[in-house]
Amino acid sequence: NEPFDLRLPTPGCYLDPEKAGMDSDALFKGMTEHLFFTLGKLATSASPHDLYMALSYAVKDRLMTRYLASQEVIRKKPQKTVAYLSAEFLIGPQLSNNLLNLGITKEAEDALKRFGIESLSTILEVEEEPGLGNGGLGRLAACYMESLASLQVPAVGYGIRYEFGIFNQLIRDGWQVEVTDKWLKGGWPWELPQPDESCFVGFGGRTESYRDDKGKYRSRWVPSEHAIGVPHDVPVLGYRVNTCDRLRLWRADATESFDFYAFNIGDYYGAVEEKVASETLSKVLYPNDGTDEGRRLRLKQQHFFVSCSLQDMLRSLEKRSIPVTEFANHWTVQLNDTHPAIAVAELMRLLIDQYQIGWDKAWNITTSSVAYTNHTLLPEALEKWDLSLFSDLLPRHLEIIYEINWRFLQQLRLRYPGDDKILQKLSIIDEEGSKSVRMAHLATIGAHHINGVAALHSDLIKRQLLPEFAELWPEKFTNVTNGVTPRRWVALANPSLSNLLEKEVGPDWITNMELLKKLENKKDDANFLQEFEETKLRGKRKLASFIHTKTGILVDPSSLFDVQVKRIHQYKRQHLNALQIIAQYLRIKNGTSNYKAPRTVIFGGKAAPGYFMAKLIIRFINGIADVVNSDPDMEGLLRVVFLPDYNVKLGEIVYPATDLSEQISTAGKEASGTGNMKFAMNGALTIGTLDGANVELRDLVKKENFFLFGKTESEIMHLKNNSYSPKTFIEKCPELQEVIRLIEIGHFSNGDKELFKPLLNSLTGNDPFFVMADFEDYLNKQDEVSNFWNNKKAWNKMALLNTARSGYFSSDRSIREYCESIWKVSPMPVEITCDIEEIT
Ligand code: GPW
Repeated sequence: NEPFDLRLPTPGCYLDPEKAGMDSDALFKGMTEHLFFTLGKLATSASPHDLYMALSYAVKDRLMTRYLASQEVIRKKPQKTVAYLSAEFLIGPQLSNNLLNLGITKEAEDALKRFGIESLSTILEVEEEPGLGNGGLGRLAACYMESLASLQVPAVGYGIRYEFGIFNQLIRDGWQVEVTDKWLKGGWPWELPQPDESCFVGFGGRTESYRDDKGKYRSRWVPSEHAIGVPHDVPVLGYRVNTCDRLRLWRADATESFDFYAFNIGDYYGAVEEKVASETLSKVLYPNDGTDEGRRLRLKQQHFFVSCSLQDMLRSLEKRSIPVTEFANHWTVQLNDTHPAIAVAELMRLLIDQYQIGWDKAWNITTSSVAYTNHTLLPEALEKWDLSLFSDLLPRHLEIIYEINWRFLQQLRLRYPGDDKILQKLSIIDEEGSKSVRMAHLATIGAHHINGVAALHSDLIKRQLLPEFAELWPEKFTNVTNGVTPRRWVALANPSLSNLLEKEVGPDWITNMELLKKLENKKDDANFLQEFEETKLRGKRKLASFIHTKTGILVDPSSLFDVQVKRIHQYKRQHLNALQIIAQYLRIKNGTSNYKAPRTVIFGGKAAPGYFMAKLIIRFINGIADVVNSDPDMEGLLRVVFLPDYNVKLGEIVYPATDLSEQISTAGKEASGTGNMKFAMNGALTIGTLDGANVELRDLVKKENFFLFGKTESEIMHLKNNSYSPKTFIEKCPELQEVIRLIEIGHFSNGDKELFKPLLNSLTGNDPFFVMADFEDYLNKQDEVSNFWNNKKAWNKMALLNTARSGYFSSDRSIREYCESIWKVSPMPVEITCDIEEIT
């Protein structure tokens, strides 16, 4: 394993990663140069944003040695590289993370002081985060890239560089208003455009058959449109290691060659229009979380980034003179849900049409390199494409899918003779109604492994979603429970807790979260629990001040901070939480509250712009907040806050400040959840259902340290199969009747009796997410929480045990599992040598 010698690829390089360039003097010099030469600014008139840019450029410079060395290692070594294909990467702010992973936060602070900036946070606050994802799925991809690098695994993340990410959310008159996210407007210093590595992608047109040199009939695609994908690379540095992996995001560009010469002479404006059309490909992220909108442009986006990425992988083999038949020994391709599932057909097409490889060999290559992660069971989220749209846009892929399907069905016929039902059930093509392509079936057939994202979820995939596939290929189905990176979600987000952890168990917990188990020894140590509580208080003061600035609401940091942050969805049941608040409000009003625990209930999250019910839930929460926060009787007892524009940056403020984490989805609906993990690590207690990773969380922290309520998945199924009627639950619960009545009379809508009718009708009508069925149990459990809050020592002990026992949810553990059981890759340390004496 030869070390990467800085002198060879970088003659005269002045950066010794071990010794030089990382001190505050060098950073100051780097910042000064970037201010002057890159930004064209004088230090004397530099704004905080200018200083953010200058520091970021200086930090990016300091990633380059590791980045280039890592890319060299990937290029040279005959080892497998992970390709993580995802339509979303919600990477969050970059500066603080890179400073942490490089280990130069202190140095950066010192350098900033010389520009008159006393606190790094003033600079971090102006950073614009790229919202290239909707929620959990995109954030998971970002945590996984960080863990891959930290574990020194060669990896590339492939995705789309959306010009507009997830919209910014404003709240106006209690309603969500969407504003375009112009994250690139001030310049984004973390990317490296690589136009020389661009790729061509086709769309539309037709297929034709022709005879090859050997006289053999073959099929080929004649697309009617093309776009160019231009890679924009973001370095992803591991924690205190040399490995710096690459996140390669494709931006769509127009193909100018034809349009701008021969064909469009005299039609300059027409040509420009076409150019604009191809550039819309990477314009905007679809703001749906877990619903399949089935839009033509979205399928185009998927094919666009998948085709670029696969061509890029194949090209990397060619560059090294490795035969493409070796593909599966050099790349392991992970599909983050079905958004990139077209990869199965595209890899087949490239191998067969471009590289002239026979079907069987190509199929073997494809199925030994591709694996698929499923993130949902919700039928409305399972991607399906109309056959007509598919054949219009990707005619050659459809031919290939038909062939894959035909061969697969043949296999089934042998195994289940005469059973046409099962063929219909498993076929990639859904023959019901207007015919469509089922992407989950394509992914399942084309992958060597299919995994769910929490134990319960993986089990339900086998039992409910794809039972026949699981019977056919039991060895393909597996589980990898999600995880989150402790670097961002503890070390960066919660410095005061991190200091305490380091003092107690040493610094290695950041890369070995299991070490936190040692904290269990402190569970009865009053002094330690006091210190632990103090870290929480610090987080709460910070959030309280943020809330005041953003919403004008004053909240008391000593009150119980009860938080639900996540996308707004009926299955996540923010409205169950809201109804519970109304019940507490009523009790206080009626003087029947035994409320000794003042609470601040905090919500945050975006609704898909076209999801009426979710937007109404936001309006509902804000209606309740208005009434509660302006009622003198609630003073010192209850506050309700809807935090606008929840994103990664805000998450970093919220998780450390939370006492109670709300994980209250209908059992069986939340595949995993990852916020639940971030809360627990930061010492919040959870009130939750037996859903997703809550199940494992409760097992780990032990049931006495988890507030469990609600029907189980099988109880929900039972209700559903026995004509569930919410009315029977309402009739049994007078308090719930009161709550409903208050909403009906317009108490939370300034007397407007119509506003929340759709919500009430849904809840009292068919109540698809069993809110009524779980209400009473939830309310009782919240009482238990309130009672418990008054025993501060017991609470702190439970909170500490949550932190101590949640190490399992580090994404390092998840990534190790993927490496061992799915990808079969091992770490490959990157060595760098540079004799500074010799250079200077
Ligand atoms: F529908 N998830 C998400 F499965 O954030 F594709 N967006 C999505 O589009 C989908 C799933 C999809 C989430 C799950 O809802 C959540 O339970 C899970 O923790 C997360 O993905 C990461 O696995």
